[in-house]
Amino acid sequence: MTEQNSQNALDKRVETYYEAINWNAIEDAIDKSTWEKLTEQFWLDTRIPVSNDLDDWRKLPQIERDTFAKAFAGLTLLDTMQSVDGAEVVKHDARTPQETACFNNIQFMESVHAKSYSTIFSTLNTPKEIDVLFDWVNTNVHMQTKAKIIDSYYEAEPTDDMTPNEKKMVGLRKKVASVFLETCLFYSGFYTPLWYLGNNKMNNSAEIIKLIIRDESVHGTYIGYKFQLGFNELEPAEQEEFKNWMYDLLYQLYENEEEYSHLLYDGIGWTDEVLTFVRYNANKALMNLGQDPLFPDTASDVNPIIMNGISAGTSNHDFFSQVGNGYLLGEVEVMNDEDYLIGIDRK
Ligand code: MN3
Ligand code: MN3
Repeated sequence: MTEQNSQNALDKRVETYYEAINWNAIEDAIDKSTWEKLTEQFWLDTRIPVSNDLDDWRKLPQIERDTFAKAFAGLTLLDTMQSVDGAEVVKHDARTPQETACFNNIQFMESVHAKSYSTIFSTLNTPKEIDVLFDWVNTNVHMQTKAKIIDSYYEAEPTDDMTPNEKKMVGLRKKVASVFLETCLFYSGFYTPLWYLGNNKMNNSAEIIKLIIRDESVHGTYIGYKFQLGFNELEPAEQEEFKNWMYDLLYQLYENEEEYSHLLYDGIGWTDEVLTFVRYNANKALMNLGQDPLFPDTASDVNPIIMNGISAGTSNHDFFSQVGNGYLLGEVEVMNDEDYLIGIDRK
């Protein structure tokens, strides 16, 4: 081949079959800032020395251990769902190639979340206790109801007779289901480790939960932002109809959460405070989606011990020196709402 022929061969063009992702052509700066936030806060459960909680664990009354373990079993089911279905279905509606990359990270971290509870179980519980816990969560009516409602939106497919906007709404409902799950429904379970953290007990298990909450704050903000881009493209009448559906769904989920909280927390006397915390987070989920709050509850209504647990400062330095490998990830900082504003202007 002459040099000219070889150049001609290199320049030969065909129709594009598959397009390469170009991070130098960013369509939405939020994708880039989210990717940076997601990757800088990467963590693994195996780096947290949960066995340091064993002294606290052995001193807990049986009813508290039982509540703790069941709360974590419930969280395991929800994070399993997010790792298998939630992140996957939302990814399919990505508006940009960089958004797909962000969801690849999110989906992997959901698997880390789901696995991290098992790290806690294997440290605190016997194999027989673990079997009983998984059997409980896989057959409990309120957990299964919660999963069924959310999954019905994840699995929904547009049909041929739908208008383009109706098809778009099928995708938007997946985002709403995901944000309601992650910013609200997890919190009936998160309450327990945060309560212990606020009381300076079970700190390493709580550290895992704080890392998960930090991830979920980014997921909720990002998915909520992508939701709003699509929602703003709907006609005003469609937006109204969509809003009604959204509030009905949240209320339906909240009713199930009430029953679940009674079942889990009546024995220990925490139900009312758990539900205040759930309502406070339900409002946060709506805020992520650019909507007005549903409940009157604010941060000042939540048990200060829980808010104290949420806002407890960094403990990563200690943890990582305890595992003695000098492997320092991003520090867990004091949790402020502003920390999760990944460059998105909230109204
Ligand atoms: Mn998760
Ligand atoms: Mn998530």
